[in-house]
Amino acid sequence: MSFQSIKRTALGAALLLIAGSFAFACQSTSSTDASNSDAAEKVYVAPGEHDEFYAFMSGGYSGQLGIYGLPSGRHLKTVPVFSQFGENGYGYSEDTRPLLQTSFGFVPWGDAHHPKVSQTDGVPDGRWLFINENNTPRIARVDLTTFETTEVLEIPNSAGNHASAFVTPNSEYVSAATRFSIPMDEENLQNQDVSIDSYKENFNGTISFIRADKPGEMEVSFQILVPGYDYDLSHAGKGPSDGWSFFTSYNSEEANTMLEKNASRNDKDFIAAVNWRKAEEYANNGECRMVPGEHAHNHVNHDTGLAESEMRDEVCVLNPADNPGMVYFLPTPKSPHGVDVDPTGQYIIAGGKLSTIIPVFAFDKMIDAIERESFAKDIDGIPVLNYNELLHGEVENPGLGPLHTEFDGKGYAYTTAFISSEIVKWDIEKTEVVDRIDTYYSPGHLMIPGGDSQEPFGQYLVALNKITKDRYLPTGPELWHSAQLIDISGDKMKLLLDFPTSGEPHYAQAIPADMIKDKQRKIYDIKTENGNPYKVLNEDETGIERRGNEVHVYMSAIRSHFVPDNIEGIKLGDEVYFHVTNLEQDWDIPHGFAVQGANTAEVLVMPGQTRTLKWTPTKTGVFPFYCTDFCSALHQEMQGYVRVSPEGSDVPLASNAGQERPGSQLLSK
Ligand SMILES: [Cu+2]
Repeated sequence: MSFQSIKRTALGAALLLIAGSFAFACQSTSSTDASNSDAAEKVYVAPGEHDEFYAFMSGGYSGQLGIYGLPSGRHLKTVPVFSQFGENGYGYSEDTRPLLQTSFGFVPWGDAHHPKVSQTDGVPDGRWLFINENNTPRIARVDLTTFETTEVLEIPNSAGNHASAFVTPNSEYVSAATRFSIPMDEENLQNQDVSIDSYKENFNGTISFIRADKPGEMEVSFQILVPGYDYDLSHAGKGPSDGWSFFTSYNSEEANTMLEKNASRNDKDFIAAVNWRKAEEYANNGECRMVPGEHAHNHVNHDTGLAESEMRDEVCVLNPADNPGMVYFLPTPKSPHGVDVDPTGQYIIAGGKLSTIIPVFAFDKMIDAIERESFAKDIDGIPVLNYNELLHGEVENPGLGPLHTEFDGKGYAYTTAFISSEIVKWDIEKTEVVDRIDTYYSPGHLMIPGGDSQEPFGQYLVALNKITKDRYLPTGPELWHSAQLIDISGDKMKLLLDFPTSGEPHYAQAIPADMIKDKQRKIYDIKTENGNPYKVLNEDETGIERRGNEVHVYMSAIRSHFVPDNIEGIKLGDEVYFHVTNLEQDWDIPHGFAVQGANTAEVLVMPGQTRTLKWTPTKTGVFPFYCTDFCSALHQEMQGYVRVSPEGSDVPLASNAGQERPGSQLLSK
């Protein structure tokens, strides 16, 4: 979601509620005073000690993923996913650029929203992390042994891929739905050149299920065509509700202008309950329509370490009108945002941005109503159930602007209230509020480690706040967003810590550090784990080769020199590829490579890895290159020169390094 628009909508809602003389009780009854030694002790991680949890926080409009330690709040790393990242050359280097290919061409920026750790039996397993891109619909996989993006799949027939990336309990699928419906022609669902005013006739949404359990082989298994609403968030069922996924929608008014007013008229919008096993059955039986849908699938080739991009051109689409029993609408007040399923899998909870209560639906009541065919009406082949028949209860007085809910596994739910800036703790069985705590300010999502799984790890809650003003030293008009760590181990919530977060920490996940910390890759074995076709195994294999106007430099880096470090015979009009292999076999000894005037970032090369930087010289002269990662006491000596001569010059191609290796070494590759 663009939280700006949510903010406006939510503020509009606040005004409406105030205008309607809505009486709201005093907010906080629990201590928010973190300035005591008890709180300090709980978040203090002594120098040299490790945090207890890894937290994975979306970078929002940075297109990246932030890795933080909990409880300290220390920012450990930024993993680039959908945006180019100069720090390590991601999306700039020849090896990684294909990951950012799409049917729109090379897209160097993305809007990341919901990270989701892969699961086994409904519990986070620490294999991968999936994350969505909102703007140019994409889903990425991050490998949690390297903290690198290894796969990106574009989603066709979609716009504003907000309701993703939510995994099913065994990571069979990652689901994704369109926040922005688009005009689709009936025959092929292609985006049409029609008047925007024809929204009601022409616009549709899609819900996609992406096969995700095989690395490198993500695919859109099937898409379900749904009415032209805005599909916002999702969570998969679990336990008894495994096999179902739930998607919120707003704008059932099907407005196409001034949505803050025009999409806020209906008393209820819908949760779409999708029986994905039923849909899978239809798809497996070939009961879907194959329609054109150009989309890119990009992944890092496991053998070579090089990213590859392929274009796929069609997708299987199911229509609820032709494939019954697959989708049902649950009427839900009012412009719902988050939808969350409790650890037992029995309760489905929606956060209605403009609602004054939190509805709690019971899964068994839903199934019962479906079996009795107790439907209020039908929308485009989707039966609409009756609100009152689904209800386990309504949580009264949940705060203004309830958005998202997570769980502690002890029978309690925690919901963010955006407008009243608080977290509300409530008893799921009794649907009664038991505690509340202020946040600073305006929380969107919240996160409890494992808090949306079958077995929450509990202990902490992190409020992901949209507005930060006055919490930290001011940094001009732009302030980073904020996370607040709250202790939920006792009856009362206690605020422990504030820490700023890069970009927008839209949503987050956390897992115990023990789950993955001993599985981290430290180096690539240069003999067995580097299949890069441009690698060198040692300095004797280095050299230089001309192929027409392409010049390939096979270069090694080891403390504290490059081989070769003097290169001549490059001419204007050449394209020079520096293939840099880091010969180190020690943890935490990367080398970097940058050359003057390159229109790209450095490449940062891990031990045993090969990375390629492309340089097209635009001037004649002699240009230095150097190592960008401070690697040794003689790091400053880790440099070299490349000479560029005019087009047509007869300076011979030559490279050398040191007295013992004079002259040209031509490599036969
Ligand atoms: Cu170096």
